[in-house]
Amino acid sequence: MNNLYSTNKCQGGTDGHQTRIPKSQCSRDNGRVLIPAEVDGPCCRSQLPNPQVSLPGAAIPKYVEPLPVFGPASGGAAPRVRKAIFRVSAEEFQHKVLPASFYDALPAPYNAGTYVWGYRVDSRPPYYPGFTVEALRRVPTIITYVNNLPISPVLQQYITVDQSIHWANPLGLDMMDPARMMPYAGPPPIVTHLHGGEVSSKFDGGPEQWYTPDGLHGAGYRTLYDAGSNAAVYLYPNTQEATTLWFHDHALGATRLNVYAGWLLSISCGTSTIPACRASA
Ligand SMILES: [Cu+2]
Repeated sequence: MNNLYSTNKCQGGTDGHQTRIPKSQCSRDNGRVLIPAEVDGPCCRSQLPNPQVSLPGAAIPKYVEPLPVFGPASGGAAPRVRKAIFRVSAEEFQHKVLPASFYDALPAPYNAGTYVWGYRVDSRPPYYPGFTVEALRRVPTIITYVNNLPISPVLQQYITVDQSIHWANPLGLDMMDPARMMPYAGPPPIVTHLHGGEVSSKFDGGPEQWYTPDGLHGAGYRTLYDAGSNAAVYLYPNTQEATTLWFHDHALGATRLNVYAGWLLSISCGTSTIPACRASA
């Protein structure tokens, strides 16, 4: 599996998990280039992202922007949340991850920033790499996570879901369905997991607890109370010792992709007299 994105050759065979297609069919599909022409041998459509060109490192100006960090070293640049109850909206937006001058030379819409999947907290602007949420030990935090991604997000065509592996499969496609041999193009499933948190399994954000923008649910979907079919409400008791944790997306078969796309945050728990839980969403 770790080779799926490092090679265009099919890693599977005739075991029903991946379908080999002739080289002649690899280069284009519905007008969209799938793999380079120099590919040697059979390939799997399901694992092929749209080709992208790596940025030459020397073209990126160095030491011109403050490094985004979560803690006090950010000088207040990283937004923080100190509320016990709030709403986190998972969205696709553009953020200037690289120096602002780099984007000035790009055509629209890319001059507005790199497309990322990140979080908005309540009505505040979305932020990447994320908000820092602070809480007190033994004071529960209740978060409503809302999947507000577009049904067809821009990033979905670049960070592709390989449907030939075991994954959330929101559309319920049969393993041998030809559509399952293509990168996923349906409503994106998400679910947020507090990594290392001592929480009820109901609110742990397990891989089968995903939900989509249009209200499809995984078999393990749970919520503290109904907040809409595209949302789940989780309660964190914050009873564990002081530490820094992080949240990340956990949708079955798409965790690595969703984290790569930008969804991550951190949380730390202290005593009853110091900020206990910090989360960067
Ligand atoms: Cu984790």
